[in-house]
Amino acid sequence: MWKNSPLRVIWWQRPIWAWLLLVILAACGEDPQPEQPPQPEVVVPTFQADSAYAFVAQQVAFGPRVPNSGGHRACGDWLMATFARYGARVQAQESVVRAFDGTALNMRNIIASFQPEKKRRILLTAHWDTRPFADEDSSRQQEPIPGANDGGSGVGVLLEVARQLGQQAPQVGVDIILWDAEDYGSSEHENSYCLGSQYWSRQPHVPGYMPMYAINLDMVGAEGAYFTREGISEQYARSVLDKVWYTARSLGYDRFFRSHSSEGIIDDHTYMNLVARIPTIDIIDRPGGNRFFPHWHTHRDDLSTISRETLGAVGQTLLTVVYQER
Ligand code: AHN
Ligand code: ZN
Repeated sequence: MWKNSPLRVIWWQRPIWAWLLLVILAACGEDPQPEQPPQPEVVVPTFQADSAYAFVAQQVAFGPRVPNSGGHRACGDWLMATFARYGARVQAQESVVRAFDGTALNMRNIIASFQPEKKRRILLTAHWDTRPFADEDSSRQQEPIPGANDGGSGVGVLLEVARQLGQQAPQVGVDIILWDAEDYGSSEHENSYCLGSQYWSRQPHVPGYMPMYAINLDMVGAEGAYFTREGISEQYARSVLDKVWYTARSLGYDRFFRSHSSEGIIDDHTYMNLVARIPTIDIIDRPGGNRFFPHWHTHRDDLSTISRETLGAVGQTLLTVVYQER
């Protein structure tokens, strides 16, 4: 009876039935494809290196931007007006800070916020003041320097980024802070550099302010610049360093963004990491891994040291990072 029963065939084919059952159950149980919210396609604007160069030239035309000087005040006013023209909410954080030599410095950090209502934010920074001495020069050591690269270059890149932010809004909010009183320091006096960023790190413009991460630019304009993975950045913001370096190298800028590490240094990002506790990297030119660019703190840090190609590599990398973020 059992021997000739069709049930016996079914019994022997049980693996097939089991599979069929599974397939049917899966098909019934599966949710209909959820409506994907339309992901806007990422369109990264093209950084205009000529424009960034012109912004460096305009800063140099004010003369040295040494705190308490007329050129410093006029340039600061121009920076604020320029950010406002590009649609940012602009604030000044002003104070009087004491330099290592006892001079009282009228300091002004300049803060430009794009889409201030957004919760997810990126902070981009650079110092806008220039050094009052040419202590690395062989002559006129007590006179201020033009500061085209050391001061002008980072700001030039960020002004062009601001111009682009004003034309096409990215998915995330962006704050740009230009630090003052960075370069009125002495290696003989601890914490004598970076007075503007030290002040802000203890007292940010918005209490509890915390962007996802921050990127500081310092000396990003010299021909053949050599950006290493600086030690403090590596220690406190490795994933940011990885993201920015990966982006730069995928854009073909591996000639500028080098893959080896260099010794940690005290710069604005140091206080942003240690005091404000914002994961911050420093994009800084360390030729040979441990020196600064050849005309550092000399009178030759003028417009002739500035390369549009270097400004463009840094600027296009920043725009790509910002516009890919969501
Ligand atoms: C040190 O010399 C330790 N830090 C450099 C900070 C600096 C000066 N950046 C630009 N000028
Ligand atoms: Zn300097």
